[in-house]
Amino acid sequence: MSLWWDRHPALRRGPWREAAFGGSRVRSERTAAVLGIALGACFTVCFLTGLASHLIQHPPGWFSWPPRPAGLYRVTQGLHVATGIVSVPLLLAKLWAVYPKLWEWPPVTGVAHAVERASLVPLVGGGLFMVFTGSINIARWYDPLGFFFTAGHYWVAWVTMGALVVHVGAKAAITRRALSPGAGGEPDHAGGRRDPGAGGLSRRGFIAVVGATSGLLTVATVGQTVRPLRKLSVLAPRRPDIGIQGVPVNRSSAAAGVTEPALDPAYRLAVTGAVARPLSLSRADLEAMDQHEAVLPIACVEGWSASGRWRGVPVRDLLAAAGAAEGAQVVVESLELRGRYRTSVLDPGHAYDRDTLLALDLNGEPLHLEHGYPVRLIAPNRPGVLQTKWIARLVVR
Ligand SMILES: Nc1nc2c(c(=O)[nH]1)N[C@H]1C(S)=C(S)[C@@H](COP(=O)(O)O)O[C@H]1N2
Ligand SMILES: [Mo]
Repeated sequence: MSLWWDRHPALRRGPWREAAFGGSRVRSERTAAVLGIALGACFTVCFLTGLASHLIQHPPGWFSWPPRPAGLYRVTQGLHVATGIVSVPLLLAKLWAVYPKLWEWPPVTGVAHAVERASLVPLVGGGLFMVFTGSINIARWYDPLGFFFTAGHYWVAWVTMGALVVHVGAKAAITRRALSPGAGGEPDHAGGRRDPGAGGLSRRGFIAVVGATSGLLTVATVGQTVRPLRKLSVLAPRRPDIGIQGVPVNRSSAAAGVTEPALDPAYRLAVTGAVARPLSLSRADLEAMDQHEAVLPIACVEGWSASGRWRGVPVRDLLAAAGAAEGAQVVVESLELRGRYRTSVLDPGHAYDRDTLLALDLNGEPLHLEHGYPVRLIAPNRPGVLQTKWIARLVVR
């Protein structure tokens, strides 16, 4: 196919001119392929763990998330945030490596090529959007967003992954060629040969720098959920060991507007809905019931997790006392009147787990107001957003 610009070679100017970028060997197909595979793997793990988190928070009828293993969500969400963070240096390096190809000549050779190039807009735009929104979310800086973070982050993820599938399909042959031994006179087997076009950095050196940066960034942040590494986590927005009663606080009682009702001596926990005997219990009534202890994490969607030793009344004991039908679903409602996370739903799997507690104590002390006094929910394998604080009511369905 002969296109219009093929007949006008004078159009090939500026960045489009031959060897405009000096033909750097660091910017080889092999560099692009290695970074592409690393980035593709991170995006895929990040997407799947993000999808899991979305389904757990907004479960459709066919989906159910088990209460065991108790720490699984901590792992999936830790992976989500870690792969998202490591995508930042990988994405920047990849864009740097392939940037000259933006001025490929001819710009388009046919329909397939046009589709492949057009798919770069959602791929690059979506990728940048995902790491940007994810980064400001874990830094809890929501202000620059004119939309609800979760919805934007979720839908753009689908667009980005769709574009990634197109891109991988289109580049599979090139990638295989670039990675085959002895590909295209590439200097990697010559071992550290210098590339004058890139200020003395060899391609292997470049990949090593990107790899080391990615590793350091991971070590400097992953301690927000991997406790033994917490002291190294100088870049983590949260440290799991810093906070009231040894656990970070996410939403304060003042922000939630619950200080007064939570400290009111007339406070009563209601157990209502589809029950034979509705209950109304003071904190002292709850303290008088059989207490159960469980070590469980608050595993926040923002990627930090902190374990606590919780003590309180198993939800299933309250359901039994109220005469709820077996297999009940329970809506947990907070004293908080507004706010996205003022309620959560316990599916039967979680509601009847022995470690699902209405916690009264944390780490050996009465629960602090900021952690949900007088009563908060804590359940195994559940995102932090669903561990409702300052509970007013359990409504059985
Ligand atoms: N009522 C209420 N409960 C809530 C929230 C909230 O905004 N309102 N935030 C949730 C979120 S996002 C997290 S991570 C945990 C944090 O619990 P903590 O402050 O005790 O660590 O509480 C959850 N419970
Ligand atoms: Mo959270």
